[in-house]
Amino acid sequence: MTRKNDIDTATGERLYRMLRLIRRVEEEVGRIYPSDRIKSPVHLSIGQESVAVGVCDPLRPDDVVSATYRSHAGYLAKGGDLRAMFAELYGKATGNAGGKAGSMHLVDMAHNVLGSSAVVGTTVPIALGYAFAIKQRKEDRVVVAFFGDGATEEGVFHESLNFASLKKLPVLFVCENNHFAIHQPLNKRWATDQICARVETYGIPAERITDANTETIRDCTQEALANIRSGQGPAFLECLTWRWREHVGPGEDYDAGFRDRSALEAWQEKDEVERMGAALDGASRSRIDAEIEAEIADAIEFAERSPFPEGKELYAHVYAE
Ligand SMILES: Cc1ncc(C[n+]2csc(CCOP(=O)(O)OP(=O)(O)O)c2C)c(N)n1
Repeated sequence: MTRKNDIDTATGERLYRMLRLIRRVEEEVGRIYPSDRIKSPVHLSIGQESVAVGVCDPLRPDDVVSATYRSHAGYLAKGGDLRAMFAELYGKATGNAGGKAGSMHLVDMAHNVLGSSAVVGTTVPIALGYAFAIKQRKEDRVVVAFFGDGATEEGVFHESLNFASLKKLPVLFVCENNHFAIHQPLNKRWATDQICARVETYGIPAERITDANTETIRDCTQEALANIRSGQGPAFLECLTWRWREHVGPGEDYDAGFRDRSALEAWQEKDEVERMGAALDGASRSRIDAEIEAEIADAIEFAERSPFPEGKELYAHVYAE
């Protein structure tokens, strides 16, 4: 579906700021990565930012987000702490998990970002459990579960849809369909690409957004959130998007023979960071860009000067105390 609402200047600036922050953070992660100062593998969302930004913008602070190992975008869009994120990637004691978890396991409960996981599909039932607890406690909060197209092939995904629909849980399922699971394209994995139709058989309203437009994703999310908050149960969004870089690491994979650069170029022509930036007046855009560069430089400097965890930390959090 494509649909566009006019947005006011403040909203446009806020959306652009977050799109640009995520893009620049990940470009910096990619720049630093070869130096080995970043200690964990990194899965970059460069090109996919509009999904996290469009979905997280209408959330309330006490709503909850669950992401995957490709977690930076959702983490930042929900307000996750940038200093703690860089420190975590550097393996430093000031990181979200004391430097022991790395990029794939970002967590920031102060901003209601649930810990992510490297195991495909596993964060979906955890998000569901959180939504179940919210419902039991009669709280007015929503959980967003982000996952890739590959995760929808896991059995637990279908179990989760069924349980969420049965119990009318306050959860928004968001499939970031970037067309690939590592090197495997959709047409080698799915008999049909009708994921929304499959989801609807569970009694869950589902919508496909084809152009990655930030405002459209935000509009659809707002509509879904209103329905979820009114007690109608879960909703599902499929957002088509494109991962610009390789599956894991800062490089590209267009020489590996499984996807074409021409497809990348087509998605780059409708780059949401650029499109939303071009809609602002030049002075505002320059100011926002400068503020973002300062914020990132501060976070990197924080990570660089932070200490590594002490040796005894190796034995902490291993067994329940
Ligand atoms: C249960 C499980 N099976 C296989 C893997 C190996 N693996 C890691 S990422 C990945 C692809 C997942 O693709 P998708 O869910 O579309 O997410 P994307 O990487 O595109 O964001 C696979 C198969 C894993 N980590 N966990």
